[in-house]
Amino acid sequence: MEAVGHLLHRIWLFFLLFWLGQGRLMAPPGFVESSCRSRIFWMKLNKLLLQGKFFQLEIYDPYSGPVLLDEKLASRCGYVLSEDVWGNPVFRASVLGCHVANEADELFSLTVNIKVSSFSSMRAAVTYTYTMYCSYASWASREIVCEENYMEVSVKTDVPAVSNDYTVAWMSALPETHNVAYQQWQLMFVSPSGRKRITVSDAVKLGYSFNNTLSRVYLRAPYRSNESDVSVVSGVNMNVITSTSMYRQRWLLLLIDTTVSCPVDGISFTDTTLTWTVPRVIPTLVVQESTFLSKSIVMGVDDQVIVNPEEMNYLLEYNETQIRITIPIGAEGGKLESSISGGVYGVIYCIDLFLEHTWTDAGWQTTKYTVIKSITTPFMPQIPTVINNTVPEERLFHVALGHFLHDVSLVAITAGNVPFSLREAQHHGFKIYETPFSNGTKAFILEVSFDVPYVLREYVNRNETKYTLLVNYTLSVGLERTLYYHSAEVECVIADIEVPEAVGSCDEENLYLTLPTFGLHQYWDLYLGNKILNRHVALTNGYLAATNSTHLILQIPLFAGGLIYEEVSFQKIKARFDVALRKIRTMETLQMFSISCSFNSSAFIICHPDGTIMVSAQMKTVPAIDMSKTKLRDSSCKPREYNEAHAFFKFHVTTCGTSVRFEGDHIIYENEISYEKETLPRQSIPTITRDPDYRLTVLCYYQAKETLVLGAFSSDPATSPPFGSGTMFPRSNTAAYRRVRQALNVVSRVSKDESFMEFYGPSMAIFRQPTEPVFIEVELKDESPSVELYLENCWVARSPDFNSTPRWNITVDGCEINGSEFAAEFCPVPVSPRVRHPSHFKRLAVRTLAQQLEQVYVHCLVAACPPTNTQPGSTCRGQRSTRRERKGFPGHPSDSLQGYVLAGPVWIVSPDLR
Ligand SMILES: *[C@@H]1O[C@H](CO)[C@@H](O)[C@H](O)[C@H]1NC(C)=O
Ligand SMILES: *[C@@H]1O[C@H](CO)[C@@H](O)[C@H](O)[C@H]1NC(C)=O
Ligand SMILES: *[C@@H]1O[C@H](CO)[C@@H](O)[C@H](O)[C@H]1NC(C)=O
Ligand SMILES: *[C@@H]1O[C@H](CO)[C@@H](O)[C@H](O)[C@H]1NC(C)=O
Ligand SMILES: *[C@@H]1O[C@H](CO)[C@@H](O)[C@H](O)[C@H]1NC(C)=O
Ligand SMILES: *[C@@H]1O[C@H](CO)[C@@H](O)[C@H](O)[C@H]1NC(C)=O
Ligand SMILES: *[C@H]1O[C@@H](CO)[C@H](O)[C@@H](O)[C@@H]1NC(C)=O
Repeated sequence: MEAVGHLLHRIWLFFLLFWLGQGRLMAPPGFVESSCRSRIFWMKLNKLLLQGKFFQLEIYDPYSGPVLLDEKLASRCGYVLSEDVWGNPVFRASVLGCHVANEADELFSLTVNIKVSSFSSMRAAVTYTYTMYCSYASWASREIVCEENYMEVSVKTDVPAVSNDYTVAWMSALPETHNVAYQQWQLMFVSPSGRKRITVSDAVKLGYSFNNTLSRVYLRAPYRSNESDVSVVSGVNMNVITSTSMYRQRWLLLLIDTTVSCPVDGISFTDTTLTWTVPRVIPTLVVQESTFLSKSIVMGVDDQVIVNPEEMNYLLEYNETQIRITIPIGAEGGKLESSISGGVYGVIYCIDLFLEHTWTDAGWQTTKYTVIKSITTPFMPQIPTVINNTVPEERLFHVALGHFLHDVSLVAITAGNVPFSLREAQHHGFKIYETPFSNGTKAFILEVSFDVPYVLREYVNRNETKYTLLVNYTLSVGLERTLYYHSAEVECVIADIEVPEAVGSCDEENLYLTLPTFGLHQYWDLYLGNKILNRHVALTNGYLAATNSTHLILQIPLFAGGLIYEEVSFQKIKARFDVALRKIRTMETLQMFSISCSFNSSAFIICHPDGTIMVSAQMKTVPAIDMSKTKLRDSSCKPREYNEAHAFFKFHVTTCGTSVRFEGDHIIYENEISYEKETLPRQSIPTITRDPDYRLTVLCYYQAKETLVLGAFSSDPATSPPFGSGTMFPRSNTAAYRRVRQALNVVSRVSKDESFMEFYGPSMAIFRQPTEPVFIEVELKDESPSVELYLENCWVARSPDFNSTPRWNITVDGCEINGSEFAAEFCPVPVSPRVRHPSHFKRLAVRTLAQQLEQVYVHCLVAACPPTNTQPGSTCRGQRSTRRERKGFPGHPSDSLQGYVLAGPVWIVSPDLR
């Protein structure tokens, strides 16, 4: 078994060596194809079998051996080596070409060696030998072929019969001429440069080929030779060689018109078609135009005649002067190819056509005129289009990029400036696929959700989001795989944002605003007037903000800053709180939220922006006083309304004896409600009234800057000056006698640390951790240096309201107290540039003992006393106690002045909230 295999192997090797030895091989199947298009050998090589290889053609002459095909040889010998539109090498040869074996002008054969090598040097080439056979008997009297690189005319040289008997004799004479006459043939060219008569061998040197066969004489000429001329026929440029071939042998003179004329242009393009025009009547080729008659006009593609051009959408038309072929760009038979030119995407269309026109005329019986033309359109830019099929409802970008030919592929994309290979893109949520169209083109589809991170989003208008997909496609184009980039921007605006609605509510002392937190600080912010309502503003206005996972709840106490008091009357306040929801970027107001509530309040002071002060005073005295007899400093200013315990005053800061003073950047208006003691008429005996003395100091604080526009009250809350803040506090009604005077001018500050060098500004939010003491300094102003300030009673409260509860005392009767919640300690006051009279200053360090987080105010009732001798054994460190002295003079008309001071708010917060 093995021996047989071995033998077979050896036989095979033997054959192989035999063939290699011969240097010739049969072409592999499918590699070579050939046909005969009338009188042309038409051979095609399959490019797929030549991939990565080099090839050469040799014409194999049975007598002289192989001749390498080159350009010069080709045009002289009637060969064409080119490519079809698909890139397959094509070799064509005229049956009248050199090295063609011609049997009686009817059977023709041509042998070609196809040498294939993997090297450009053609080293180790394999040679395939291929012989083509064509038979062609239906010669016309004259045949003209206009090839790509040559023109060929052949004419029948039958000597007309005088009588049949003599024909044989003539014919028998011809072979003789055949052998000997060659030297006798001469060619005469007529061109603009004149007449030129040359011998055949000279003609060969000029690139012509002239010879005869059994029955024909032919002339082959290259285009644009010196002997040629260009003329325009029916709008087409023709290359013309006007020549006469002459044969003289003694008595015989044979003249043959070997004039040839071929079109060199005639091609035009529109965006959608290409047109090829060939003159129908070529004057130099037609002797008697009147007898001209077209016998047939056929067109062909590659080597095939197209019998019904309309079926292929081709158009073949002609009239008296022209024959015209119109091909739609992209039509079957040709090839559309993608290309990049100057960075632009476009297509090129090419098609190989031929035209065969057979006519008769009196001079020439039949002429068969064949033109072979390979047509390539210029580069036709085709800017790809981006088709937006986005489906807003599905929140999905659907983008098609087209139309491309099959030779374009998508290799990568960049989305939102992030580059992805196709595989990566699929991983990141992009769906990419191709979609074909019936006309053979295709588009690339990209689908991506609005919600992937590579899609840009922008909040626009009121409740809309603009999604933008920026995509840069990388395409590989054509056979050369040139990279081409195309970028697209697709956007979609959808209303997918819900502008929040707020809910307002109230209890006895507060207004509440409840608002979804979605989008807050991302799309929009809350604004109080024209100030953003941030934590700081909320804190300084005294609002409490709480959030859960979905909502913000804002508590606005009735007397907090930023409220608008719409109606204020005896024991009743209608307060409104307005906030605007504005877009972060444009500040455009989206929504106004307004809460308005009525409160029953028995004691309040409201300092209106326009300078009107409304006070509802509660005066609880024993025995009760007649509220109708209460008054302001200007005793003509009486209460508007009253009952047993309350009196309601309304006055302007410029009236009723209101005094004004500046303190820091605040302006303070002060008045006092007092009770006018009833006196009996003069004529009667004066009686001692039992009515108690009652005085209530009323203060309104305004920001100095805003007070300047007092009176210019505007109805727009965003531009009107805000309400002032007011306080009122009673003078002790226990003292039997008190001189009428102004309150002490005392100010308080909160120090940043125990050094009392740096202080918080009036509008700064003060945050302290529970472990940090709050350092408070109180200063007495405008009093004589000998007077000393005492912090008589100080307490901590959650509210700035004098009467608010709960309250935690920190000093009582001038001595510090260590309570359960807060502890205070006096700090020494050394003389310093700031402190000229230490007796005018008192400093307290207040510590919170409870860990609860809150907003606190420190209230102090203070006194200024004339200097006294310090009593030894004072129990109050840092502050000399005056308690004993004052106690020692009960009922004594006190020299001391009293005042009230408020510090805060101070936020006691855990460290992470600062
Ligand atoms: C003309 O044709 C004959 C026969 O094919 C050939 O032997 C001869 O070389 C040719 N002459 C030229 C000049 O091509
Ligand atoms: C192919 O078909 C598509 C879809 O019908 C069309 O938009 C496109 O223009 C066509 N392209 C060509 C080259 O005909
Ligand atoms: C697309 O990508 C190419 C290659 O990175 C770049 O040259 C081109 O500028 C990009 N186009 C756009 C619009 O970003
Ligand atoms: C794309 O399509 C969407 C949905 O139809 C549309 O809203 C958008 O305006 C279109 N245009 C562009 C330029 O993206
Ligand atoms: C968006 O606002 C418009 C009016 O500006 C309204 O008609 C539409 O219903 C709103 N859409 C949503 C989803 O809120
Ligand atoms: C948050 O508070 C709001 C208002 O009180 C309430 O409607 C909502 O249900 C609360 N949300 C959660 C998650 O507790
Ligand atoms: C033939 O006629 C000439 C002159 O009338 C026109 O210019 C050509 O366009 C026309 N050609 C064809 C093919 O109809």
